[in-house]
Amino acid sequence: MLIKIKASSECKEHEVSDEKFYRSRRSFITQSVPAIAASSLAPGLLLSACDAKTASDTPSSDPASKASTPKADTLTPYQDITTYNNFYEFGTDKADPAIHAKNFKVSPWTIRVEGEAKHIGTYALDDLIAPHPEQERIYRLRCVEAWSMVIPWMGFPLADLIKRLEPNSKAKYVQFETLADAKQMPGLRSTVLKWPYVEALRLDEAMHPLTLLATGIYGKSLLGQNGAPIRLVVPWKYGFKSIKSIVAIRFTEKQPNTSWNLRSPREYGFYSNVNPTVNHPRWSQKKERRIGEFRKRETLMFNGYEEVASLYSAMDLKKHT
Ligand SMILES: Nc1nc2c(c(=O)[nH]1)N[C@H]1C(S)=C(S)[C@@H](COP(=O)(O)O)O[C@H]1N2
Ligand SMILES: [Mo]
Repeated sequence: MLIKIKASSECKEHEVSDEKFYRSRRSFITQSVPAIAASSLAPGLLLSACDAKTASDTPSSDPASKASTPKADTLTPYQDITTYNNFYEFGTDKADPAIHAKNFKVSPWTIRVEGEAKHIGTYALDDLIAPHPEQERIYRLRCVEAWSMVIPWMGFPLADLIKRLEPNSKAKYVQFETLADAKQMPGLRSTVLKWPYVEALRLDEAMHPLTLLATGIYGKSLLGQNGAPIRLVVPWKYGFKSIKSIVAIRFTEKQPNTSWNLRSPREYGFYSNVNPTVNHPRWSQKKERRIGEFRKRETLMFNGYEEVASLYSAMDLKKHT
């Protein structure tokens, strides 16, 4: 099993595993400032357990609360996060991953570091992540299918690992690859995507302090269906960029392939930033259904993480989707 590393901060809340207690202490509201949970705090403190807003109630009874006004962000229950999943290697139905990843073997686990970096090679996962204290980050996850969740991740900034790997001056992108083990993953029989699943970021996106490598949810190790033992979380991009169960990290000079872009470039751009002004060719992206809620809510530019806007200041995001 993974060696769980305690945070060096004084914060001990991640040790609490009881969801009710966790939620009563940790549920937070954002009322008029929907992105407060992630954008108003200094980088590095973003949404650490110690900084999240706590509240005794959510404003769901607020009569002024309409689809057009920002609503509170309440943590999605652990049960929903772990049973409503997209992980096509385990099947395309939302319920498939929890069923078929039940016995997913995540130990031993190695990650190949390849391409334009000083420290290429194959590493035991524990060696790769050992120097990085675990932090908690509460992020919204917006799927391109127009549903969303609020997930308390455990993990550490991808930037911290990348710095140790020392990409060279040619490195402009980072590509990630998911395990493709037909013995464990019945979904690989499907031709819906080319396997292994690959995703990629521009290096500056990968280095952004919001970009996380996650190893847990609600203070517990990730389950197979959520991308155990380690997965990417890029909260301002559609969920499919947040690749699961990573076995390779590759630094490249040219823009790498990504699975969904290969499948349908018209529908899934390389950047895939959450953008309510650019509809999917087959549906609107203006609104989303937060899992557990009835009424749809407005989708926010960059999923509300507007501090990333400067990464794209030179780009037309209606063209570079
Ligand atoms: N390897 C792999 N990673 C993946 C996927 C997948 O099918 N395979 N699905 C993506 C999609 S579409 C979403 S919305 C998120 C869902 O993450 P969750 O199930 O942990 O909420 O994982 C992403 N990462
Ligand atoms: Mo998704």
